[in-house]
Amino acid sequence: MKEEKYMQRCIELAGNGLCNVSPNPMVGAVIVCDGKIIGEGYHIRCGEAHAEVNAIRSVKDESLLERSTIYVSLEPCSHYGKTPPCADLIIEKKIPRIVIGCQDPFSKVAGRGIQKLRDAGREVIVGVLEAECRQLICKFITFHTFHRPYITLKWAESQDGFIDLNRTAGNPVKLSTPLTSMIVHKKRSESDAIMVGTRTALLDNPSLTVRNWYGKNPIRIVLDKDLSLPTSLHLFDGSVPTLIFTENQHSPLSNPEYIVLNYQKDILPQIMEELYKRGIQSLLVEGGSILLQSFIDAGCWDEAFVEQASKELHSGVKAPEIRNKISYSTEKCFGVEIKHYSNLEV
Ligand code: AOF
Ligand code: ZN
Repeated sequence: MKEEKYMQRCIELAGNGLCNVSPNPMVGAVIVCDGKIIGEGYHIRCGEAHAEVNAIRSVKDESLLERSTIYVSLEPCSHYGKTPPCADLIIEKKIPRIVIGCQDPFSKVAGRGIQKLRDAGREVIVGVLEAECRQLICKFITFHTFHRPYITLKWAESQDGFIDLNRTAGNPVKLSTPLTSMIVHKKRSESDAIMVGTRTALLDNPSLTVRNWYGKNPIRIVLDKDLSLPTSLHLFDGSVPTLIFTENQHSPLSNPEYIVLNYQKDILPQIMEELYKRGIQSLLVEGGSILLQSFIDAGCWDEAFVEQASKELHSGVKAPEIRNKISYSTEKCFGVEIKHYSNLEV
């Protein structure tokens, strides 16, 4: 029980790194001696000290380390990246016992940190609150395990299951509330990239930026097979790095940047490969229905966030349909029904 309690604290600490550690994972560490926490730390920013280093630095009486346990939500690293291996530091400081939440999926670590500690004669326990520790870094795990970004699908639908009216111009139907739109903008700020299809880009003329929340703008990604989108759209305003997936090279510009796909073949795997190559760990897909459904049908998604409005539209563009999922839950958020689907096994 106490192992779980300290690991829970590691998870809590790790969360402080949310906006600054990417592309690294959020990690927290706690050092316990004689039943008391004597040190705590978390990975604050990519390129800077890891959680274990900060926890060790925070201990006032270093001599206590020799009879302490270090709890860490992720396996201590064993490689030289931007910083030296944490496993070496733990060995050097003679910490005898290490309790780990989950193994690091990063190929340069992947169990080597655990092995290094065991080879040095330390007691190593792995898998305390494992599911929670994996959930905390699910984007990092998905990226390194499946070599594609973690994919969140997002849409708002009417009570009777439509996402829009059948229209060729005019303003989009407003189904979200100002409060739920804050949640969506928070999701944008936590994503490396955001994607829409051609019809959505054309009819909604979205900016795809973070406005109703604090944080960085994700890279914008648009599908435009035939290069039919007018450059007057907000997406082409140059304010945010933008990628256009197309069948034909358009120009050698770097923003927007055109990426050619082979449309004779399935384009989703090609897109995933390109995003992986670029180190994009998370992707938010905001529509339209055809694009969302193609991710669903390919089983290429991890999470869906669906806002169900009380309004009825009676006709229009059918909302996507999720038939297979691993879990499903609903919540009332500011009076609006939110449906959460998960396709992820943690
Ligand atoms: C840890 N503790 O707090 C974190 C770890 O370039 P570097 O040196 O920052 O290394 C990045 C890699 O280290 C990252 O991909 C992941 O495998 C691991 N992150 N490891 O022991 C930490 N953030
Ligand atoms: Zn490390």
